[in-house]
Amino acid sequence: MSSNKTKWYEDSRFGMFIHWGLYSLIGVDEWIKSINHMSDEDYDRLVGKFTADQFDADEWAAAAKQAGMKYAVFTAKHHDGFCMYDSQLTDYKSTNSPAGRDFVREFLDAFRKAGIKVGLYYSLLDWHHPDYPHYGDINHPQRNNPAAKGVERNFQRYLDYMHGQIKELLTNYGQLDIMWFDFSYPKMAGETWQPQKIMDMIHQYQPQMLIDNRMEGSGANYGTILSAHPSNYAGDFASPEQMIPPKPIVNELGEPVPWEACITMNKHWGYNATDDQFKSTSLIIHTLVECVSKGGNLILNVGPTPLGTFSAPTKKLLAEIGEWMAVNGEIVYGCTTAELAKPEWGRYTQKGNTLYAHIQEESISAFPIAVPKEQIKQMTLLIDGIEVKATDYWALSAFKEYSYIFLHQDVTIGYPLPDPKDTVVRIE
Ligand code: H79
Repeated sequence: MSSNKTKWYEDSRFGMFIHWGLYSLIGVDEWIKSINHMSDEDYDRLVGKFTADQFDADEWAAAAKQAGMKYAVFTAKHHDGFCMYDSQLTDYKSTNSPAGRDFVREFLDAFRKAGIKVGLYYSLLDWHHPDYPHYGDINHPQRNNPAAKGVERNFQRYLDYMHGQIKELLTNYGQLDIMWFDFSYPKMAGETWQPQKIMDMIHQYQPQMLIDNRMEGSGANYGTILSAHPSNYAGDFASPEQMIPPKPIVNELGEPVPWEACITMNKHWGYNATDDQFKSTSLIIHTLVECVSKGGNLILNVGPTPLGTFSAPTKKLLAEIGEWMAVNGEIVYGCTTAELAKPEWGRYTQKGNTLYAHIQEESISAFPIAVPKEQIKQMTLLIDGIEVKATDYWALSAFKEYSYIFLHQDVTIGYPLPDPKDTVVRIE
């Protein structure tokens, strides 16, 4: 449910996810170790190659800020178990690579300095830890890995390690705004993680911090956050992955539940050297407004290169989104589902009594709004503050229940207007 605790997060609406780790060096997918059944020996050779020569967290933060992103979540540890920070509980960490740097600390410092809220991603799965039960006993894609047969595992030892690492992150790095746990297989959800211990630490060290809902589920499986009686580790927001829910997410009582769609720019979370299937700027903008119009957030992923830079198409996409956000961000920040149903030509969002119309389609006609003309005090194009007249239109006079936004009708309003596509109109 919405609360004071989640207000900054719900007002922010737009964040940056960052997946960077050993897998980035292979340049295929962050699941590459699992997909290719790579041995530890093969995979761990990457540690010696991690130089991060061009990593500059200030550059990342500047790109996120310019794009209009208000928070960012960085992979402190992904499923491969490699720690991007100076954990005292393992040698498998970035400070032991040639880079010799604590990437988490650099990320946090730079993004905080840029005024961006910060979160850390922590994988519940761990393909490196000897006591993590990948193989056989639990439903896991690596269960048939022959390298692991006959090894004694003590799951409690893994849990102690995991809890210890969470404590390190909660206590050594200043205020964290989000911890993003990922994820739980159905057979390995909830009590498996001894979540009360985790919640106690959060309440003690970072009581303001938000967590996702994945100690109980995964992208497709929301856990008890939708229940009338959520568990106390159900999370503060739902986290649909690579999909936008068809309608606002509500709990069993019909109350809106904060949510965040996590979406990749291309087809992978981690850097992929050959994947140039980037979504268009317009599609991302439409998706962001779609999320807001359904009461949710968008966290857009970046997969930095092995050397630590954002790739050219990544930078271009962020820059173009930022250009649009600089003009039109008002339709995103602090906004939510509008009382009006979705119009044919785009989307509405709403903030208090102010309605925002995002015109996403071209039209030969005017754009109808289901608000009577008398109720509209003012309509303004965000692009340049031009006032637009809400009006009836003689050719559409059969449809008296609508007012109309004119964007093509130069004659009617007296001056040329921008291309209607991706135009935002503020309606007061
Ligand atoms: O961190 C990102 C993903 O690596 C992680 N969550 C986001 C935020 C994620 N974990 N699991 N999944 C996403 C979905 C699982 C997909 C899988 Fe597969 C199907 C794992 C194995 C089969 C996709 C396809 C990955 C490898 C092959």
